[in-house]
Amino acid sequence: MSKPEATAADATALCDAKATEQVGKKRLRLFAEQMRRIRRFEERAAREYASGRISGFCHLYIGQEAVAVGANGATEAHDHVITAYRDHGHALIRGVSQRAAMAELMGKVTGCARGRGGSMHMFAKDEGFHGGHGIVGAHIPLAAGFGFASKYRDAGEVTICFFGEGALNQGAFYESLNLASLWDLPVVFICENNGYAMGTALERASAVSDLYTKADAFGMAGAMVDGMDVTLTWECVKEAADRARNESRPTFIEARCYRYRGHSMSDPAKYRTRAEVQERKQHDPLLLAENTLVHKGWATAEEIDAWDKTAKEQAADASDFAIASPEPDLKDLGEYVYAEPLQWTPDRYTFPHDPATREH
Ligand SMILES: Cc1ncc(C[n+]2csc(CCOP(=O)(O)OP(=O)(O)O)c2C)c(N)n1
Ligand SMILES: [Mg+2]
Repeated sequence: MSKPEATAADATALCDAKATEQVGKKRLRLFAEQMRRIRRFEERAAREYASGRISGFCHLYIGQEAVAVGANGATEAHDHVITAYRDHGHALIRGVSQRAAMAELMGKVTGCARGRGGSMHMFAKDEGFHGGHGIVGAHIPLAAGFGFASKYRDAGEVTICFFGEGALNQGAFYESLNLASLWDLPVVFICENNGYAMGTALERASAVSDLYTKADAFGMAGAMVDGMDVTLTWECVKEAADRARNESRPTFIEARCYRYRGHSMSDPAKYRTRAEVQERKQHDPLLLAENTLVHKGWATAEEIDAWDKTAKEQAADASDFAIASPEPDLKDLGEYVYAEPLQWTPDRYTFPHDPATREH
């Protein structure tokens, strides 16, 4: 088996036995395949960044795949997903094609946000994927809003909101979780605790390290899960999503995970040791899932190699497609940035607080 990124080949590293049974053979095979696809896509994106074809910010999700994949497996097609800027994995698993994602990274018109958003602002509205947001914590109130809308329309939808642990001391986090609990909103808040906010380790920035206990402050259910184990993540998010759907109650989950690469492509990650990264790779989400599949006789090494080959081919195809796609035309630069058509024009715009133009 060729090992992407994580090189440790410890065959004894397995997913949780009980959760594996719950997930079952079919779903675990799917999860493993999905994680390979995300990882190979991002490895390709890193190469394209190094080649200069991708510029600007680019935050890789490598190491954290089990969170997006396990959580997505616990949602339904009509649910809503929203996340921060480390969004490639979430976008891909939620229905953005590899071609549209790579084209977006390269700023091409064929990208999922027509090349306007880039790495941090991937969207797939029709698939219920609402971004890709660059301001830390700023999308958490939007998730509460989606939850409110779903409840108002009695739509039976769940909103899953992902954010890093760096967002936990932002006011928006407290305001949103408070209202979500007060108003019984069907939202699952998932903190992807990868241990670092840029170069700042959690211990240097947070007065508490058991972040899931913050749920108590809002009177909502809280849980901590090993976010490197896709089976445990699925099980934990499933329980929370069921609670949201059946009881219209929010949950706050802390998914402990780890990013192998720097904060973004321009981060040499000097704030941690190589040994620390190597140690965390022993518990790599792909390795755990693949070892478990082989261990249980649910997949052969040859099958996993075939998934890997397909994943690499898809990533290469996405690159070729993105490279061959046109840049946005300069004259269209202002289009697709705001809602179309704009509801106002400057000459008929009135300022509600301006007594000269206010209608009484
Ligand atoms: C309000 C705000 N402050 C600061 C920044 C700069 N910034 C970008 S990412 C980041 C760290 C966030 O870390 P975390 O939430 O743990 O997410 P991770 O990158 O680990 O996925 C900061 C401070 C920002 N984007 N928004
Ligand atoms: Mg973090």
